[in-house]
Amino acid sequence: MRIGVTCYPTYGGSGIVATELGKELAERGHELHFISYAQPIRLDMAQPRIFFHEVSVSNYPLFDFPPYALALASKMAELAESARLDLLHVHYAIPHSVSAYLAQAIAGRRLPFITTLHGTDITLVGADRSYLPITRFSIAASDGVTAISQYLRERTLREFDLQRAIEVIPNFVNCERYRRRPLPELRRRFAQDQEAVLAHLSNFRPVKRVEDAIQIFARITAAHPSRLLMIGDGPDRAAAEHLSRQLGVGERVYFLGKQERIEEYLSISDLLLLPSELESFGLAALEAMAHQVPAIATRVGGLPEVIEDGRTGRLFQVGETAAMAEAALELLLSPERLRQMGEAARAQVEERFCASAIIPRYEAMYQKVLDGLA
Ligand code: GMT
Repeated sequence: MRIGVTCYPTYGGSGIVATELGKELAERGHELHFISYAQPIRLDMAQPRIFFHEVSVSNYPLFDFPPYALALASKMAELAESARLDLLHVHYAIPHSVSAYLAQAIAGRRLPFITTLHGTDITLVGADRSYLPITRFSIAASDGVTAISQYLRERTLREFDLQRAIEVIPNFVNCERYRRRPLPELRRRFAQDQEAVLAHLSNFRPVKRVEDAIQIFARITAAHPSRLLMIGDGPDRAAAEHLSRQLGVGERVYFLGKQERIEEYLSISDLLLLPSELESFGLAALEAMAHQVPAIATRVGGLPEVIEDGRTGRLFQVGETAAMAEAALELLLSPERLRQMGEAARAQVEERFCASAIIPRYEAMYQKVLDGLA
């Protein structure tokens, strides 16, 4: 199939899922055309059958707000012809599914589009009702809709008062590439042998509660010498850096910024801290679990669909930083239990979330849409 893919190319779960999906599909013989304002960070242009088409938006002085959604729709329609696309797959409803709808109308031939919902495209709409009618419309008009968790599916149907098929296709990891590897030299760069290594991985937006991660870590390291790897970047980074200095743990926390090779950092970690306000799925937890790193996380959104509390990680109420630190310490002070939990986490990923099992579900969805059956 020839598939046009649109996502946010910056550091964020939906762009990562879209890119990894594209790479897996190209590997399986499909032709993938990424259409966005920048090249997605994990896209490997050397891989056969992967193409990137940049959408540039005219910055005529009259445009205080450059019309990206329209430029994207035009590019999609143009590529539908020049690259003979079979379908469009957009990740994140706002504004991508609206652009796809327009491209479909412009194309003048059948050009089905699938919308994959990732979370904030739905939950933000809950907070800003002005987007509701257009988002509802574009979801309803999609030829196929998928959501990355049961939680998100139900919330979408409820919040938008929709009655349509939404298939849950969970996020995935490549289980060959995402596995723990011994990297003693890298680990030694950050920690001494008797110290624990904790990790936090996110886009440092308020919803991630990065300051909670610092609070939890400060309690842990007071009882058991540890180090914290803060992977990613975003608006709350400065606040987190400030707090770590205030709490006297600044020298134990490494702010690593955006990293492409997170496999290496997860391979040297013992636990992930994910104290988010909300996660529709929690891709960071899944990526950590694939590396035998259990997550200390919150019982919100789709996280309970990814983490089984007490067996493959631990779940707490939002803001329960003391309890999260205590649970982390219990595990760090009982290496055998930590090892067992890490292995159970990896086994759960292999059972339910490997790309090899999930990608065929997207292919089946594409076929259903092309056959007009979705
Ligand atoms: O979490 C973010 O701020 C980024 C956001 C996105 O759309 O890029 O992430 C959402 O999609 C990820 C991939 O499907 C999910 O793993 C995240 O849980 C989800 N974030 C939220 O629901 C807050």
